[in-house]
Amino acid sequence: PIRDVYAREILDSRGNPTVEVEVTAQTETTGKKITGRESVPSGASTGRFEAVELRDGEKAYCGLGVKKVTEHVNTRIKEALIGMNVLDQAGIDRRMTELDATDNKGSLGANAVLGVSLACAKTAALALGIPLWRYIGGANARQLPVPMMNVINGGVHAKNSLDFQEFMIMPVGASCFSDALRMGAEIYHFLRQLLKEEGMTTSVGDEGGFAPDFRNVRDVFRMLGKAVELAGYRVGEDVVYAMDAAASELYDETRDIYRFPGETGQTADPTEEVMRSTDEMIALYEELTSEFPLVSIEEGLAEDDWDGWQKLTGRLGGKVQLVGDDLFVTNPKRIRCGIGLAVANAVLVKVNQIGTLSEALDAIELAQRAGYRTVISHRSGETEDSFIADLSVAVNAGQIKTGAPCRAERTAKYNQLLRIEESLGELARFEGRGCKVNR
Ligand code: 2PG
Ligand code: MG
Repeated sequence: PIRDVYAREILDSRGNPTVEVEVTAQTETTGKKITGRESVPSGASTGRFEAVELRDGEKAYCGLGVKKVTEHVNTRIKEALIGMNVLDQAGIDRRMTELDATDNKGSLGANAVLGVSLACAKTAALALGIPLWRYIGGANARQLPVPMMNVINGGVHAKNSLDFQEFMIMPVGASCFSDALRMGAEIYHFLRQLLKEEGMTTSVGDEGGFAPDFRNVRDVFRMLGKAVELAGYRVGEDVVYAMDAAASELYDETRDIYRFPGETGQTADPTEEVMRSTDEMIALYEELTSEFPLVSIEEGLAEDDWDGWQKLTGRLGGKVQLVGDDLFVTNPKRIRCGIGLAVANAVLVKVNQIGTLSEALDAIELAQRAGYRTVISHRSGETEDSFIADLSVAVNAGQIKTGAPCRAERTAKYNQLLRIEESLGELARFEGRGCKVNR
């Protein structure tokens, strides 16, 4: 039975407050009390259809405080959960969802509900004396994910000229996770060296990737290619690329057009604004995927442009992984809709977009059954919590996106995966090539 639920306000990697929750349960056999702790991440390029992250809106922390949210945990949620069996994850999540009584967790706050949901899973695993990934995933949880390392940051995660948000390397030629991580880290360091030599800044963005100004997107991939080769790997064989366009951030609804302010600033005549229609966006992706080993494009079009997404999937879905982020918001309803319309072929999974572990697991199961790939993802505002590393192995997701191999809130996840790989020993699976081979 759950004996206590307690939330406090802590800081995330951007220096903004977020919620940390401790759930205490008592084992019936020995009477021993066990406490699990988890914290909640926060996005910057948040989707319009995400569950609601509540903020205080008062003077403290420039309006971003979460004291009211922690109060929701320490009063209403606590009262509702005391006495429930901590192993009853689905029941706990449903109880909180019913207590909230909105369809977007807007009353209690998704940040309140998620913190409790994750902490319950952690406490349950501790109570059973098994690792979190095994508790969530069961006996066949043993696939280590291919890391998608975001080594160049742009969009709303950095103040540079790059309009697209993330440029990632995937070391698919690695034979195991630890090899992949090492390759990624080596390439990251050669990338820093190259940027220095070119006189470009090596300061980093929110997710630990470098954030210099580039003239255009092709220059980014060219630079990545040089870094990969300098590190001694083959572009397109050992290492392939992924990007997150985060196109919802670029979309101008009133004009039905995607705007590129960074690229505009880099052109000879900055009064001529660079803009792209949906068709031009698709054409650009087609060009990029034929010029570079770009195997995965996330959020290529805006979150509500189902027609555009259908077109994009028809044109590129046979050979490129098309990942829905703001489009699906880890919401089974939206994923079901996407599957029905043959839109995208992969789902980005962010637990705080939906607000409970059970619903995130539903989303993953739905996607996997339909043959959609799953990418477990961090948020740009993170904590030292490594829950998503365990989750990625639990559901044999195959891929994880958790930033550059730099900054402790990012490496916390990668380092946890190293530990999991070690404990699985020879039973650990890793399918790097599976990411490269086109669907
Ligand atoms: C994304 C995420 C994480 P944010 O768009 O995929 O990389 O960014 O958390 O800011 O939404
Ligand atoms: Mg995204």
